[in-house]
Amino acid sequence: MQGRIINSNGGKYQVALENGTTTTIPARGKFRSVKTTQANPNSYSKKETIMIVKQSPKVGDLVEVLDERIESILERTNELIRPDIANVDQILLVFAAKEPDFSSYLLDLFLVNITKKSISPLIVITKIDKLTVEEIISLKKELSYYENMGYTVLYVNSKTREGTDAVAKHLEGKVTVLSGQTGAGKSTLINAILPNFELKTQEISQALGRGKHTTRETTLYPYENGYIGDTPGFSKLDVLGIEKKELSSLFVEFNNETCRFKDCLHQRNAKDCGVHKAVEEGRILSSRYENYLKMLAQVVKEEKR
Ligand SMILES: Nc1nc2c(ncn2[C@@H]2O[C@H](COP(=O)(O)OP(=O)(O)OP(=O)(O)O)[C@@H](O)[C@H]2O)c(=O)[nH]1
Ligand SMILES: [Mg+2]
Ligand SMILES: [Zn+2]
Repeated sequence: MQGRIINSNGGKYQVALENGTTTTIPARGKFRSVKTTQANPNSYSKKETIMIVKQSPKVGDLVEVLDERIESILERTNELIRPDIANVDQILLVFAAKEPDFSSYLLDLFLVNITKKSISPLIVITKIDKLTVEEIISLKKELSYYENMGYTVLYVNSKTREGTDAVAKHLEGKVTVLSGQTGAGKSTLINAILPNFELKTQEISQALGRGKHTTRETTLYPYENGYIGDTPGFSKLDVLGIEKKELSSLFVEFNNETCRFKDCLHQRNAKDCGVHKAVEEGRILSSRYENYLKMLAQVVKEEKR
């Protein structure tokens, strides 16, 4: 029988089975999966490369269950390391408007990583109740740049459920994972969308005698013919495994139309760079450009190692 892993803990996997029941079982062992990579059209060698990789089951995996064990993992449509999850349809990037303060660098970094994975993101700003009217207007203005890029940006106060219905509407029939800094309000947002869960969190924090319950593992909760995934927050995110030229391609508005030089990395000393011009004329947000340079410096440092 097939199912989907919705939680994993100490080698035991919680699997939602296709018959509607849930079971907690171990895996048969380590899995090997054969990956074939297409022959590189630019290379003289027309051979395919065959690699055998070891896989452990992870949350989101579709699995075959036999004799109370996970027998095999079905091929993943995608896979993320942070958060650690497979087969997601969309990712909700959760940022607090305040506490922790909104960071455009973190947003751009997220977008680079997600654009690389071709997973569609939705941007959610929580804790809007912590901003003054002027601060909200200014944040919305900054984020309108991203809306013009085609991203959906939603604003919520999860405590009063203001704006959370609009978030919920995007979840139907999809596997959605929430990702963001620790304390950004991911679990609180899920509580607002799944009201039955609020009690549970309150109980935990009261029992522990503290106001905050940090999420320690990734879990998928069923919601409207799909799943919504809560994940542990992080305090640091890196640009990893990205090359210089690829980085500029992941800043999607830094394209051939913006800068006509194919090999330009748009550094500060680049000559006649169209990206400079676009920043000067306000067509590219200057924080986007500054964040790009900061990431480029990191990539260069990484390459030197
Ligand atoms: N005022 C206000 N407080 C919020 C809102 N959303 C979350 N909070 C508070 O922010 C704190 C952190 O919220 P969590 O939901 O635990 O944050 P998280 O992203 O799940 O954090 P980790 O599990 O550590 O990754 C809690 O004290 C919440 O009550 C909001 O919209 N408004
Ligand atoms: Mg949490
Ligand atoms: Zn350039």
